Amino acid sequence: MKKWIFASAATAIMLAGCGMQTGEEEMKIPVMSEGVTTAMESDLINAKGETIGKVLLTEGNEGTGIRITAEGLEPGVKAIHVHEKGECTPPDFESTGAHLNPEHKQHGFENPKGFHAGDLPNIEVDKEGKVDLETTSKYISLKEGNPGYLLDKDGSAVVVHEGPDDYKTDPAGNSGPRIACAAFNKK
Ligand SMILES: [Cu+2]
Ligand SMILES: [Zn+2]
Repeated sequence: MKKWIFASAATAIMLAGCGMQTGEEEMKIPVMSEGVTTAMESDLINAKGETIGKVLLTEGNEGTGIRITAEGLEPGVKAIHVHEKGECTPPDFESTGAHLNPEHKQHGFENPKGFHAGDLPNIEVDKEGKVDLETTSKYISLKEGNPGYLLDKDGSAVVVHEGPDDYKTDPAGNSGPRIACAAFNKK
């Protein structure tokens, strides 16, 4: 399992210039962030409705951890977002609605009018079709009253798309069809 982060082209160049080895740094970070108070796990299902993995959310001091573990995906870079409704109806997962966006912004980390609370960095599925990655977001929360609260009355969903997010095209980064989904709702 590796940490996955968003690094803009400018950041990458800057870090390369300093001779920093960002890849190695990221991997030293422990799996669970310190101070995890709440955790919630949900099955990740594909367009056929089959369970292909899990998504684990952990609320910590540094934000909410999102860990995705799955297999049987097409290899490559794929978009992953938090969508506004916690209902995963295959095959197209249109039931999840748009990206979680309580602040009424546009899509994408590189969009001057962006970004959505539900936007996340792309994941990379390996040659075997597997993925095990964790990132952290300060814009979503499992705690009621916090900005980006996930377990409101219609819940939310973590959705994987067929292609990569370009981080700028509104409303979904030109990332193609929705191929996998994990729903999160208040128990
Ligand atoms: Cu999406
Ligand atoms: Zn978005």
